[in-house]
This record gives sequence, C-alpha cells and structure tokens, in this order.
Amino acid sequence: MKLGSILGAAALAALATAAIAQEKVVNVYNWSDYIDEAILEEFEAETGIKVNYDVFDSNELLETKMLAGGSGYDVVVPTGTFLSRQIQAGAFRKLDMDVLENEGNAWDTIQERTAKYDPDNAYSINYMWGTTGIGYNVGKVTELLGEDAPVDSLALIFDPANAEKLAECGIHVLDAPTEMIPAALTYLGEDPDSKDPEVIAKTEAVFMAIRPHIQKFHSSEYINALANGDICVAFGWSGDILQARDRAAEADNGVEVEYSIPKEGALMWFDQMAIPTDAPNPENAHAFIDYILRPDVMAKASNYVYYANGNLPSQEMLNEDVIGDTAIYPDEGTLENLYTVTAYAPRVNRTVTRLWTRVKTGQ
Ligand code: SPD
Repeated sequence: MKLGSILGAAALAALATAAIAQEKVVNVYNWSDYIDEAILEEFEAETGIKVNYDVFDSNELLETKMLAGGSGYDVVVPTGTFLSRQIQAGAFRKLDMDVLENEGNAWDTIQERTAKYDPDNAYSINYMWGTTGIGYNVGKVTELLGEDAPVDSLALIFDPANAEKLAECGIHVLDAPTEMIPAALTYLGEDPDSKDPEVIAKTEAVFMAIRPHIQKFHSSEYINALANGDICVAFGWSGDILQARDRAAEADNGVEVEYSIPKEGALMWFDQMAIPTDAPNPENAHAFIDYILRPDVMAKASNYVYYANGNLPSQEMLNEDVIGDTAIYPDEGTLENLYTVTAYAPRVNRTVTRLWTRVKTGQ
C-alpha cells in the first residue's frame, strides 16, 4: 500500500473517532410501555442528541442500580416513595431549574403532592401519575362470577372464593410488595400506609389464601395477557390496563377489557424524572427533561400511554378519552377514594421483602 493511502486511511479513522467522541447522547431508563417512541425520534431530530432508551418494570430493580451507583443513566423515573429514599441516599443531583425553561408548566396540584417525596421538588419533576387497581375481562368475569361480579371491589381478587373461580381464566398481580401490601391492608380495613410490622404481617394470610389461584406475579406481562384473553383479571396500573383495552380493541378479538378503581380505596402514585448524581451527560439529561416538559410533548405522551401527567398546559391538548376519563384524570369524588403512601424505613422494608418472598414462593 502506498504511504499516501495509509495516511488517508489513518486520517479518516481519526475523523471517525472524533465524530464518535463528539456524538451527543442521553441514556434514559424508564418504565416499560410508558412512552410514544415517536417522541424520542423527534427529540433526536430536533436536538441532535441520541437517546439510548432502556426499560424496567420494577422500582426495586431501579433502586438497586441507583444505590449501587455507576448505572450510566442520565435520566431515570422512580416512583415518589422510592425517590425519597434515594434522594436521602444521595443518588440524585438537584435539577438546574434555570436550564429547564419549561419547568413553569408543572401543575401545582401535582407538585403539592410530590413535595411529600421530594421537598421543594428540587430533585425531580413529574412524568406521569396514576392509580393501581383492577383490570378485567368483562365477558370472562361475568361468565364465571355472574352479572353481580364485584368488579369494583378488592374482593374480586382478595376473596378466596372469587379468586378460586377466576383462576380458571387466569389472575396476574403486580410483583411489587409496595403496591400489593397497601392493597391487602385496605382490604382488611387497615391503614394502607401502616409501618407497623405486626399490622403488615396480617396481609400474609390474605395473600396465602389466594396464592394457589394466582397464575403469575409480574408487573408488565399482564398488558398483553389481558389484551389477548390469556388472563381475565390483573391487579395493575391504570394506564397499562387501558392500553390492554386498546390493544384488544385493535386486535378485534372479542376481548373487552375494563379498569376499575376499587371502592375500598386505591393507591395514587407519582413517577418522577430525576438525574443520577453520577450521570455521565447531565446537560443532555436537562435537555431531555425540558423537551418532555413541553405541553405538546407531554400531551402526546399521555394520549399514547393513558396516564395523567403533571403538566398543566398539556391538558388543552389531551384527547377527550384521556382528559375526560375519570379513571385517568379523577374527579373530586374519585380523588376522595385515593390514598398515597410513604417509603418504608430500611428495617420495615426488610420485613416487607421477606414477607413478599414467602408469598411468591408460597412457603
Ligand atoms: N407501564 C408503566 C407503568 C408505570 C407504573 N409506575 C409505577 C407506579 C408505582 N406505584
């Protein structure tokens, strides 16, 4: 090979290396089934920042990464209860509000609630919020439990007599003790936010009584399982169940899925965008969060995933089947039926984790 060609190849290689070194990226770790991917493409086209997008379906998994450090993520989306513990552990950096031009779009009604987990909302900003309730296949549940099936009650799942009958068509519940224990406490008439180990221990008998009738403990598979008619009941997250409803309608497979907020009370939660302390690209993280905070972008996201968001001006751009659905944007009456919870202290958390392992293994 001639010297000139060798030099030319070397120069090209150096240029390519420089281009790679300069490529702007943002590494995002979000919940599964939680964004319209067109939003990511539009962000990339507008900013030139490439989005590396990974998903999870468990706060516990995210927390393990945040507490260990070195995750490589720039933007993550913990739920408020977990966020508060992670802020205390020093896992997040304060947001630079001067850079977040769209921060003023935050809805004060939601910010008042999220301040319970992130005082002054200094470390996080709301992405979506929602409730945890019952998704059900209308036809199957009516067939097995009759017209008076208690589809708006925790008894649909927690009463062993109902669970036994519904086992025939399949029940999934979340693999999330911080969701399931408050629900079981509510069923027992106890405070869902109880931190008393003796009170929490009462839920073990409730779970063990229905354990043989639960097909799966999983926090994302229920969307397709409900939509395909593979299961008939899921205790899961509001928007996920509404996405299952739409997937079934699109498939035109005769499956009718509905979501109900249990009359005994349901958990209201808040998923918050935050930047890890050791994020490799904090500037790009701010650019990403600021883009998401645009009202048109937030509206597009909510219209796609059927979750409410914490962005006030986006509400004018929401589809009527989102802003007008009280299962997504609860009215005053529905709000009265919702509760929030706070994080477990480490000692109680260990009790909860052990209890949940026994429940899942049935031992
Ligand atoms: N598919 C997205 C589900 C988002 C659920 N967020 C977790 C809420 C925890 N309470």
